[in-house]
Amino acid sequence: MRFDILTLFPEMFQGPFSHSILKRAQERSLIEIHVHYLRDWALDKHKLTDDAPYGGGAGMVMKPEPIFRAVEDLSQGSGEGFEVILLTPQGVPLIQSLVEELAAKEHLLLIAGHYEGVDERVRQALVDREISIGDYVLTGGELPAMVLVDAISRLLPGVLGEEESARDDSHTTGLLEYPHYTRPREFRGLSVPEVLLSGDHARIARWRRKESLRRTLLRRPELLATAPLSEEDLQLLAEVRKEEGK
Ligand code: 9D3
Repeated sequence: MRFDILTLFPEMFQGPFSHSILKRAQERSLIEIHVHYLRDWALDKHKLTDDAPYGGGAGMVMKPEPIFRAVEDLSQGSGEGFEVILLTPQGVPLIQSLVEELAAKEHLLLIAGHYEGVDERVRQALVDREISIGDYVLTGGELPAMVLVDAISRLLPGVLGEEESARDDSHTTGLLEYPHYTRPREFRGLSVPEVLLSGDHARIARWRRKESLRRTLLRRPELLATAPLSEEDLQLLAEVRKEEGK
């Protein structure tokens, strides 16, 4: 998978892409990430990339010409499997099923907006889809672009280690995870649930499933409507509801 990112703040990307899993994935040529400075495509002598909004009002709007020129350059030779994505608060919210859909593409060009937004003609003529990472206000599209690259990359073959990828995400889909414990057995008067020390794998699996259901009921009850639940799950959920008085 190739990612191209267009931004006015290319330095912001150096940290997240130079460490740990994304670093290793690039070294192994599993992903390619190219961060581009939008100003490099500005035509005028001041290299202006933003201007005042027609119709008046506060804030600046990103000019169309540099973005058009950059996207035209960076999309050379790409066909099927290429998409231009604008990160914007007005986009569709990013969820895991969308991440999975995008992980099947070959080449993504991400435009990280700044200021009040981009000239509408960029949307009309260049952008295939607009994505938001959630309903809160950030200072720009850079962090959302990093989030998107991270979420997609970890789904690509070979990017996660054996152990991490073996723990299939789809296994846990729909529910929050159960509580995890490691040594020591007792820490500052807080002990590990006895069942986890029992060696009884069936009992442990049942406990974990029940605690997943408990967490989901208490924190994200709306997920229970769509999570695929077995007969045993419904039984466990009934126990949890009773215990929690819900
Ligand atoms: C005055 C209206 N503001 C919209 C709420 C303007 C505005 C604020 C912040 C326009 C752009 C931004 C910068 N944010 C993004 O570019 C952005 C974003 C976000 O703020 N939250 C969640 N996802 C995203 S994706 C891009």
